[in-house]
Amino acid sequence: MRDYGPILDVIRRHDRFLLTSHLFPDGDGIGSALVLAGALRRLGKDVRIWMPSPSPARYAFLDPTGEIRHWQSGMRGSELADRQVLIVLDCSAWDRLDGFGKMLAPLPLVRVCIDHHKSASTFADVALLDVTAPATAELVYEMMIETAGAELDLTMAQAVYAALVTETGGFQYSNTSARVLHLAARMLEHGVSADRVNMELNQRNPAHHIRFLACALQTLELGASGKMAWVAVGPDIFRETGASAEDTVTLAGYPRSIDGVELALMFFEDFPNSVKISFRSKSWLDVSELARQFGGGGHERAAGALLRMPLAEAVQRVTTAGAAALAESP
Ligand SMILES: [Mn+2]
Repeated sequence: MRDYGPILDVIRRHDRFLLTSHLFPDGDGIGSALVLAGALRRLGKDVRIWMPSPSPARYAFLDPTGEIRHWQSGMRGSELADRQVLIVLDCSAWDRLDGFGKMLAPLPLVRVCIDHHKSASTFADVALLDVTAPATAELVYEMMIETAGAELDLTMAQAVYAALVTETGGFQYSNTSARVLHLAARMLEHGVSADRVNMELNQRNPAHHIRFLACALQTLELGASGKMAWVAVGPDIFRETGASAEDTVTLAGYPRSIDGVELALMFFEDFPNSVKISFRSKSWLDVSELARQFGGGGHERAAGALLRMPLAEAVQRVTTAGAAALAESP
């Protein structure tokens, strides 16, 4: 059993909380924050959720009252001056809070971290890090609902369910355990509609998203005797299709789906000399190790990194390292 005592102790001793997640928050970061916010309010706490960047539109249905706000450059911390505790969810690297982290840094907040990513160190005063958790929302659920006994409402249940769907690729990845399905079933018992969540998350793409995919997939290349595949998207494709970083989220799944591919890479340069890389593996390669070679991190089957160099150079370096990692095949 995980030890939630230290975090529950911080919660007991304080009243005003600020919740956040990483830059480009995903279903788990947003879901975790909404579940935790709901549970803290049940315990009589005052809670605000601020994200380092806007939440993708497809998650808006999780937040019916629109309580999630996002930091914008130029903002000062005065609005958050009364906060006592900062809880960072689904993220254990302070630099992934980006400019928001810089604004928060001088505030005298107790820093709490709840996460399931592999990480070498944490900024937190109190942390709960467990890489065996399928989602951060599972940790939050276990802590607040199962351990602290807070009541679950439909908004919270929907947030947990959406986080599980996001993190398990719709209950398909290797982290889809019996526990995950039991938990998901409990959320359905609470009134969550699986169909509605699927509609909101997957069936509301803008047309430009599909145009972007069509262009991006044209860049497909294979290497390492067919064990590696990648796509590399430059600023021109973003310009021509009107796409943004949000549109790249599912892109790496396509090269990974090719028969025989173990390592899939997705490169995108949305600003000159700033190349974001997604690493995905199919069955054995630990891509968090590979990402770490480039200053990034993540999970065994999904990781990310950011390289400050031209796109072609980033592709060259990372595919070379990828081929070397694949050469150590089991
Ligand atoms: Mn997560």
